[in-house]
Parts: sequence; C-alpha cells; structure tokens
Amino acid sequence: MDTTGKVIKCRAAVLWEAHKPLSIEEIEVAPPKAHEVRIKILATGICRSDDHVVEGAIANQKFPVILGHEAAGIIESVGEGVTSVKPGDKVIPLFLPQCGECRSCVEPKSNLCYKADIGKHFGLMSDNTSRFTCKGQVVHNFICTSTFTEYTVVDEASVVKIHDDAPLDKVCVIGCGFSTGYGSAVNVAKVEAGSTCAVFGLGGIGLSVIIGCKVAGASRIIAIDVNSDKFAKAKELGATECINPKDHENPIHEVLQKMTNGGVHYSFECIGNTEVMVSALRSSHFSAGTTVIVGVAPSFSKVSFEPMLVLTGRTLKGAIFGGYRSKDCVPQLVSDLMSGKYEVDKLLSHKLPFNEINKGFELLRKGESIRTVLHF
Ligand code: CND
Ligand code: ZN
Ligand code: ZN
Repeated sequence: MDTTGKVIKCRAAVLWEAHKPLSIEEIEVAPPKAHEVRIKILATGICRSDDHVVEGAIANQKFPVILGHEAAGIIESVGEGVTSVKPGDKVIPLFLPQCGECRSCVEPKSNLCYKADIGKHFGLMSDNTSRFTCKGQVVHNFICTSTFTEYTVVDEASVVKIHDDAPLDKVCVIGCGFSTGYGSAVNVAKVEAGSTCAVFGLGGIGLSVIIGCKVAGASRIIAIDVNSDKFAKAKELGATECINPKDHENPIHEVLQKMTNGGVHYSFECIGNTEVMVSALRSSHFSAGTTVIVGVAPSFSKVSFEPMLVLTGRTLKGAIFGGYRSKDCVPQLVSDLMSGKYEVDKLLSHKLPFNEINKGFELLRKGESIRTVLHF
C-alpha cells in the first residue's frame, strides 16, 4: 500500500514524563513537509543519552517525547525539494545534522551544525511543529531524530544515504555509539602511534574509543570502569590493562600517574560524571596531555579544578559525535565497516523486539548490556 502523503499510524515508545517507563503506544506520523523525509526505522540501539532523559538528567527536554538517536532504516517518502535521498534508500538518521549552510557547516573546524537540537531540546521540526501525535497530544522529538518508533520524520539535514548492501542491524551503531567513541580518539584527540591512552567508562562509547585508539596505534590503552565485568570485552577490543578504581585506595589519577611514569598522552571521559572528568584531566601528562570529554553530564552541573592543571600545558576538549561532520562522514564509516577496517559486533551485545524496549533500558542500567539493538 502506498503511504506517500498520508498519515501513518504505527507503534512508538512514548516517554510521557521523566522517571517513568517508556510506553508502547499507537501514534500518528504526519507526512514529511518540504525538505523533510519520513523513514521506516528497522533497527535502533539504546544509548545512555536516551536514558539521561528518562532519569531526568537532561532538564530542559520537552515532553511527551519519542527518544532514540542511534538507528538505521529505509526512506518511506520524501517532502518537496528533497534531493539527497529517495524512497527505498537505506539511511542513517543523524542526531547531529549537517545543513551545509550555517556558520558551523562552513567553518572547517566545526561539526556542530546550528540545526542541532543538542543542549536546546526544543523537540520540534524547523517550522516549530511536530510530526507526531498520540491520543490527540503533540509528541516532541529528540535531538532531531526520534528513532524509538516504526516511522519518524526528520529534516533532510538529519539523514544520509548509506551503501545499498549495508547490514542495518549492525550499522545502526554508527548513528551514535561507534562514531562518537571512535571519532573522539581519531579526530578529536588525534591519538598517535606509540602513545598511552586512558579510557574512563566502558560502555558502547568508551569501547569505541578503545577501537579508535587501537586503530591509531596506541601502545598502551588503559581501560577504567567501576564494573569489572566490562574488562573482558575491553581487552578483546584492544585494552592493554584494565583497572577498577574500587580496587585502589589512592585516587585513580594517582594510580594512573604512577603506572605511566607521569601521566597518559590522551584520556577520555565516557561516563558523564563531572568528578571523573577532573580525574581524567589529572591523569594526563602535565604538559603534553590531552583530555577529551565525551560523556554528557547532567544539565546545570559544574566542573571545578585548579587552573594550574591546564596552565602547565594540558589540553581539555570535548566533542559531539566524535567531531565528525555527519553527512560527509557517515557513509564512509559504513563502507569502512563493510570492508572490515573495524568491527562492531562486540558492541552489539543484545537484540530485542521493539516491544521489550524497557527491558533494554534495564540491561543498560544494570551494566549488563553494551548496546541493545531493537528490531521491529
Ligand atoms: P554506558 O552507561 O553504557 O557506559 C558507562 C560506563 O561507565 C559503564 O560501564 C559504567 O559502569 C561506567 N562508570 C560509571 N561510573 C563510573 C565511574 N565513576 N568510574 C568509572 N566508570 C564508571 O554509557 P554509553 O557508553 O552509552 O555512554 C557514555 C556517555 O556518553 C553518556 O554520558 C552518554 O550520554 C554520552 C554520549 C555522548 C555523545 C556525544 O556525542 N558526545 C553521544 N552519545 C552519548
Ligand atoms: Zn548517543
Ligand atoms: Zn549547519
């Protein structure tokens, strides 16, 4: 049946308010307006950033909302003026858009397109309306994507065509976890061969940082987590040593300083914990070290440290989506995965039917899963 131009009724996981489970509902998805596309989502992963909204850590998110920002699917229909994709194309939705026209998109050093909703959480399309309704109520979107639904509508700047043969249940992780972590190592830190790295937090993001450090040729990759169950996988992916701060009396930065004779070259915070951000900074060499903040800390939280820590020459930086310009880079990341440059299988720990989405969140909270991929 041709659904072009029609409202589609389908299943979606609606979060009516923070601190509640997601609720599987029938929603209506309006057709795409000009420069928008409607996507049939076929696989979507659960990332900690989705859970931050459920936990209420992202304070300004508008409700009700359809979460999800790591996915792959097929274009169902396109709005007027859309030229980069057509119905039937395999695509990845981009939580970090690339409009190609704004100040960031024309600045060679930036990747944070002005169309991005990160930190703003307006949760609406560019005409300030939503394409989702449920029980007569407007439902907001989440960081330009909303993938916990059978169908979603996104701006053309927030979608990119990928290889026709791409395995969607794998490449969905390129929509966030893999690219964010891998890019933080290779683009943001620019890890060099022979260097020493420390990765704090071994979820989907931290493990992807490890993959990036290994591809870059780091000689030591020290993996840190309070959950030692995460160590086996970290080692399989390239960690050379694993440490649990709970096993040490001294602060973790002192342990790392000692282990590395004065600090690591690169440290990465992949948790979203402001104290660990400072530990990561203290773990790096006082003059040659670089620390990358990858984790998302709760809204309004503050990081505090003595300026001397950076005055001596350390670099502190952060990035969204691994510093990648999403439209330019995602198709290549998919092709590199298909040609075996890296593999993501170890990140995809669980697979669940969409209706069991709350179980997927539970697995993440209990530290049992890396990525749960939901299928429809
Ligand atoms: P996930 O929860 O899977 O992993 C976090 C890991 O940190 C777990 O293994 C925890 O056991 C561990 N941990 C928790 N507290 C500590 C601690 N004090 N010391 C050491 N280890 C600890 O999360 P994820 O990998 O899906 O996401 C990680 C962060 O990245 C999270 O904050 C998420 O919101 C953020 C993120 C950033 C971006 C971006 O573009 N920068 C995109 N998506 C997610
Ligand atoms: Zn994410
Ligand atoms: Zn832009």
